[in-house]
Amino acid sequence: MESCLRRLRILIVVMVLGSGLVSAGEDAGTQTEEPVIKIVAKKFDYTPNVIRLKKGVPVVLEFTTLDILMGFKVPDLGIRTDITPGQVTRIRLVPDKAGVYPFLCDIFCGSGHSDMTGTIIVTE
Ligand SMILES: [Cu+2]
Repeated sequence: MESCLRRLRILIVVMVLGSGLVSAGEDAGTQTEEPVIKIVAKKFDYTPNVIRLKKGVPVVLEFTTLDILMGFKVPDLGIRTDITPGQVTRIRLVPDKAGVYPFLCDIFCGSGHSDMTGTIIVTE
């Protein structure tokens, strides 16, 4: 009886440790290993407003806004997103061509809206 209880206890410990390992594995699976570039929008700029990338190297662009709804559009790369207050917005990007690509806010946000621009520079 005593040894049976001990075996049960060991089994429980193994199960708890096992589930710990499994959940640690899941965490690792959901976290991206790709570099994350945080971009903060506010009236009327992006920080940073120059983003340097390597051709063929995946990155995650992570957007937040400090004030109101903003847009982020890179016409030459065919990407755009809303940047919504209180939310984190992510875009995965694998630049497939080297070059200089302007981006801009495409949601009217006030008097400085047309100056709300930046550049993505992709090098080989
Ligand atoms: Cu704007």
